[in-house]
Amino acid sequence: MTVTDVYLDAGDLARALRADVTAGLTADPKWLPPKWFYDARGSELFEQITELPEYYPYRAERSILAAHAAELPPARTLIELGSGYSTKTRLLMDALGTLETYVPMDISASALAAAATQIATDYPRLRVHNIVGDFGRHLGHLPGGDDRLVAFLGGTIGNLEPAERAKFLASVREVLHPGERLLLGTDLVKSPSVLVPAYDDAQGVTADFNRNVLRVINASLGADFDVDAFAHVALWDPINEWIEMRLRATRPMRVTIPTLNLTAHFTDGEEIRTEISAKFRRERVDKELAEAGFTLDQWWTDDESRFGLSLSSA
Ligand code: AVJ
Repeated sequence: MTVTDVYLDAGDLARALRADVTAGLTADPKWLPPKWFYDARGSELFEQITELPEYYPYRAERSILAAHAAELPPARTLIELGSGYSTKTRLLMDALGTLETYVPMDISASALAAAATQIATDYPRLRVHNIVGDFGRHLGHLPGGDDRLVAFLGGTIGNLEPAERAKFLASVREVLHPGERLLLGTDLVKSPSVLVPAYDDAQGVTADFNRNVLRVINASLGADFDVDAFAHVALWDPINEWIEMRLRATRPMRVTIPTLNLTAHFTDGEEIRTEISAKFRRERVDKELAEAGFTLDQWWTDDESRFGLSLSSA
């Protein structure tokens, strides 16, 4: 049985995109938020990224889930934030024998619908309660129930700036009852010789994924970005300990966005920051969870210590 609650319709999404593009492209330096990568093509490109030899986070986290999901305490409700196609979640569903309800939250209604069809086939007794919403805005709408486990996987927390991260973790803590849990995936600090290729693969899939945000803006807002005139940049910032993805103009350009009444000018070499992907040390994960009011119960890594999975209690 599947039900779907919608807190974000096409109109809300269009408004949010317009606000972000206006703010980001009139700023200096220019920026765009990573959540706009994921239209159907962007989601497909992300699926391809997870299969790249250089992109270890997906496989590393999956290996931790495969090895340790059986150690998770029982839960009746599994909430997943930014669930996408819910591919890794099956490892949790298989392990949580007491699970009754799965609540995936994502801004993509189409990804939720596609995932729900598959899950309904494979787990016929599980109730699926889809939430079309933004985990940055709609946590207050999560269904109640006892014994809830919130999963935030993939290292997506690394896409938030430190201040946004603190606010997000505090808001998750806020909606949970004492004793309910958070399962959080965090990619770990490691050599730039491993980190940078994970975000700049030899086949150019990540470059194509990065440029997809410009295609989304062209399609949704009628902009005239010459997508191929932007080069993919991935660099390691050792001070902030994050990977930064940027799009670099390869010539001076004028881009018009008629629906926003906006013209953006680019100098040759000017960059737009499109994503940060923070990498963590265990102490930082412990500290940020504690500051949000969580108590760490478990910490697991894969056998090469590339990725960390923490379980903590509210
Ligand atoms: C959305 C967090 C899983 O930051 O690693 C992959 C997105 N960006 N390659 C990440 C991404 C470039 C990804 N996550």
